[in-house]
Amino acid sequence: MPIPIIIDTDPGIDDAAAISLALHHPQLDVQLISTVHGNVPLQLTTRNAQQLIEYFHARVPVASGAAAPLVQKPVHAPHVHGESGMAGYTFDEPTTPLISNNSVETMKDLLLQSTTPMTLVPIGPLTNIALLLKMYPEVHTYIHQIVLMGGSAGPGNITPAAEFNVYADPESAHIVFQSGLPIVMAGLDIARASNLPHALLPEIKDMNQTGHMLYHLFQHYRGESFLDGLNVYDAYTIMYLCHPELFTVHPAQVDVELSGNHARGATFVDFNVTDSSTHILMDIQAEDFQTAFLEMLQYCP
Ligand SMILES: [Ca+2]
Repeated sequence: MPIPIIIDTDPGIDDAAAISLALHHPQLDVQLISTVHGNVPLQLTTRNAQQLIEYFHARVPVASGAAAPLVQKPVHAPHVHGESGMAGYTFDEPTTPLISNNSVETMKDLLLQSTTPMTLVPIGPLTNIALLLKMYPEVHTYIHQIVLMGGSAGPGNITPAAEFNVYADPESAHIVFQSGLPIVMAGLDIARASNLPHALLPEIKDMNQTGHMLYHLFQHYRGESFLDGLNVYDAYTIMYLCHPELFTVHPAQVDVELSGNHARGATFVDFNVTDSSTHILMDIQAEDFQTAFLEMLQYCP
């Protein structure tokens, strides 16, 4: 049985890679794409998600969610993804309407209707997920786990202390990490353990239509340590779901710094626990990551 998942996303070039892989992998069943503010404003992340779904002729509904964080003003990253959020490839304008403009309610409905608990895959700021858990606590038992991209046990990227997705809405991240739900955190630690070397990009380009599209997006992507290779952050969540055996995983307690002069949005990761509902992806062999990425891309058109 494929794993039923909901992707909550702010496309975003690495989001585009994660969504492309997830839509076509036989072990995954993507039931909803929910959009959130993040890399670029909500209007653009939503349009980008719709464009991707239509590009693949995928029958997956798209719903838009929160346009802003719970407390602070929105933070965007056009310097990483381009002003549109998916610079480098020209997609058709989307024609399929959104299934709703309240993705929190759509997620709730989908979860409560599901016969097996679902996996949430948030790969943007956690505003929608925090709202879902606070507004509809009855969904808890319908959530198998949350596999999220965000946070860091070490240094940050948007600031020396904070990773972008958590920094973009620290209060929401705090709510999610305090929820008690099983959480797998794919943060900067795992993204720094491996990357897509530039030498691999021609192979990706020539593999198929999806590889061709991603190649052109990657030309405009300025993830961390771009000189060494591409850090395709969001793709680690999808790879973990399909290949958990490749990852070194540690239990930890995660708290989010909500105040402080310099460290707002930092994740405080305490490994000094014997057991926890939260686990951190800490390591993957660089070769295993590259092999698995190519293998997953082969399922794409
Ligand atoms: Ca993202």
